[in-house]
Amino acid sequence: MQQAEKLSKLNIFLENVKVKDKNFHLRLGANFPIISDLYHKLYSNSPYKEEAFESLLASLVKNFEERSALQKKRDMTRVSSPNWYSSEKIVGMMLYVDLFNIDFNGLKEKIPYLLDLGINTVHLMPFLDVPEFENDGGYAVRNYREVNPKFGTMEEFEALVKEFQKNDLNLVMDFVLNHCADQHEWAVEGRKGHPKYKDFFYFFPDRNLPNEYEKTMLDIFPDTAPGNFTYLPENNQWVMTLFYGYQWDLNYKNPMVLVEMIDTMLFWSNKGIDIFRFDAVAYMWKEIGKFNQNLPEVHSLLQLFKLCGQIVAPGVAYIAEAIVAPEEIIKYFGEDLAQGDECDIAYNANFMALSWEALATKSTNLLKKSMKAVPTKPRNTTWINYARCHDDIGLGFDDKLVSEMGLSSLQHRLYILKHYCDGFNGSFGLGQRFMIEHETGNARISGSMSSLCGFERAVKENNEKEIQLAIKRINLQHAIILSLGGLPMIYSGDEVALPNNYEYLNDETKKYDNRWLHRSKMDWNLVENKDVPESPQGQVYRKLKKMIAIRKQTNAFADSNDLRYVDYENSHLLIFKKTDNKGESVYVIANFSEYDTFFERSIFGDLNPNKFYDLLTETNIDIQERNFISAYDVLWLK
Ligand code: OTU
Repeated sequence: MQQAEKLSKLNIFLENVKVKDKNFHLRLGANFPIISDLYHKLYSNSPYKEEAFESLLASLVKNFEERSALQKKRDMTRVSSPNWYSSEKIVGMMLYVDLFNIDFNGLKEKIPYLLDLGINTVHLMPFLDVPEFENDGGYAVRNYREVNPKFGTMEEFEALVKEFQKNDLNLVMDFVLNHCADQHEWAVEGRKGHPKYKDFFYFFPDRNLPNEYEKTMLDIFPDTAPGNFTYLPENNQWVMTLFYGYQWDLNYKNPMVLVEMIDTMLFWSNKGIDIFRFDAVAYMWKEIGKFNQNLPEVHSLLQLFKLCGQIVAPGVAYIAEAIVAPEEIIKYFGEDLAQGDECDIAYNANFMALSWEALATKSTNLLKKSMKAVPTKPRNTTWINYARCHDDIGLGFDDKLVSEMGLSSLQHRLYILKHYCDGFNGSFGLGQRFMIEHETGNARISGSMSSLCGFERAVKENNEKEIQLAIKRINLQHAIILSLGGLPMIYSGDEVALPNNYEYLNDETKKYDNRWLHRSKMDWNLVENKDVPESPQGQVYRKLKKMIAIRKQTNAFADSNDLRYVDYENSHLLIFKKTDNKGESVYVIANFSEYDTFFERSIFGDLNPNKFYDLLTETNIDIQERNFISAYDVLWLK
């Protein structure tokens, strides 16, 4: 279709939209030409292109009409403060509904607990209907419109949302859009050969094309789910499954899939979701002969999701879960003309992995070097800063930077693995290798924050000095994610130093996946210790709570792309500066070693200060030529 013809068709459609809302029309008018363009570029050859495009337009109108007045009002508030998700006021926690407190009602009861700590954003791990056993912790959805009945009913979910909104808690939904469960109705019908649904997936009659694909595809779970295709014996065919064999990749080359998923997202937007976490986005488009990550079409798809979302629910924000190299992650914010049209938030996965590398090596050199190499992100976008989450830690640092430091990147990774998983060389961690590559020994790491920081081992050994050091490491990790600028995301349980949980080994449906090591049931008895200042839980919880409160009062901790690392030769230290919109700065100085060390006045350059106020200890500090900082200490100097 010619450009002019396309536009006139579009205008006819827009004029016929019956919705009265002026703002809706403005947004539709602004976004629709781009949507149409992106869509037609992706789907010009699809037999479904006309039908699906009409359904997409109808979905926008229908979902806007169904959006409540309350939600629309919230949208307007959000639109008038576009930085709400990168402000110093935002602090998140991620949690599993069932592990945290049984179900939606149980979670509702614990809202005061979240508020006490200072949490105002909650990322719920997948809570939709999934098969009972094979569900990858909720990441294999059987029905996108129903909640997991184990967690409660839709009415109970809605009541939870209401309570969240009453308490100014933002709700983050994990949106699993790359794949669905093999028990999803689409999959059930598709494998039977239903004409519509067979095109929802990638089916193959033999190994020819799968073999071609495999030549350039990454294997995500090489240990427990090798290969990217699963054989279906009953009709002698293969289906594409990048993750587990029961997680079927949705075929986004079929626009009907895109439209269904956008409609689903809008359905949940209308239920009151504030932020969507788009799961495993890097893999959404696959081509023979290409690496199956970060293809340009993935970005077009995400832009389509965002631009449609903005028309119906402009207050909603979007997270890209792309755990890929920094120069690739940056693209998920939208490049060039697409800046602002893709995701608002992405995971600072590189920093996360390097913070563990720094704790293991007691050196921040690679961390600093890597951070300086990260390209600047567009304005109004931000990072999720996190130390632990429900997944493994992938040691995804840049090989080139590692070798510039005179290290072999494989040997360096193996060293980190030995440190956290084998108790090597005075190490403190009790982690486990996840997804070992057998030829090289390379792997990812599972383990809870507390156990990786040495708490579990120290308690077993009844070593009081080590217990104190472990607590300091946990507090350091929290101090960093709270001050980097962005959305700090605390992993539920870390606030009370919950150690590894080995019970998953007794569960047939979990024992093959050691990420369950760090997915523990919340121990509410242990939580009672949080008010006992000298208990380990008290020392972690109270410090975290205090840091959160200080962060919220410190505008410099908002993210306005103002983070500056300070060059300094003492490799134990990480030093960076955050500046608020009035030009006032906070220096963060963190000691990643168990040694007492020092920093010099010269790090502050022309400022040449005599005094600083440490926000954390609430004391004035006289700055000397040389200033001591003890093991794992963090200073927030104003
Ligand atoms: C995500 O992770 C989820 O966080 C996992 O819990 C799921 O198992 C998975 O998707 C499938 O839904 O490979 O090891 O580059 O690292 O998307 C975790 C991104 C994963 C991947 C990430 C994926």
